[in-house]
Amino acid sequence: MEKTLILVKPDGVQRCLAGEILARLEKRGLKIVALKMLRMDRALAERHYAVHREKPFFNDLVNFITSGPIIAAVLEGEKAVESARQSMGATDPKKAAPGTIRADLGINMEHNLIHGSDSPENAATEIATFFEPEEILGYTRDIDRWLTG
Ligand code: IDP
Ligand code: MG
Repeated sequence: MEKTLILVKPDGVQRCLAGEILARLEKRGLKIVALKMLRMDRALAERHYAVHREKPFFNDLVNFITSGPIIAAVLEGEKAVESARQSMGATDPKKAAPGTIRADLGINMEHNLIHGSDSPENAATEIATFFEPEEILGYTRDIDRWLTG
């Protein structure tokens, strides 16, 4: 089973779309195994987006992601990274495939509602940035037996 990190960005929380966004991912079989609401500070934002440090949009990106509360989640499932990226759609909502979160609900490149890890390796690093190991809760065997009868 693979894990990925999802962030519902400040526009998603502000527009009351957090439940819808998480629901779309859950319905694809991705299980929430960790969840928290927080407001990122600049240090955390700069660390999370370190690969974009030299990009012209870096400052705007950090300003936006720190502008209000976000929801961070760890999702678990088969090919979780790729599944979540598929459901998110392309970075630019105008170019994202219809039916994806960003195409259906996103406004523009900056206000595109959701972050998702882009590789299992980056997912591991990003998960560790937002969650302590003990905050990631698996499902017990008993619960799995109960769910599957
Ligand atoms: P991703 O979120 O689809 O993985 P990245 O290339 O990792 O896209 O970029 C991180 C975030 O930076 C994007 O989600 C988007 O909000 C923002 N971003 C990316 N490219 C641009 C741009 O050209 N102009 C403004 N913002 C951008
Ligand atoms: Mg990215």
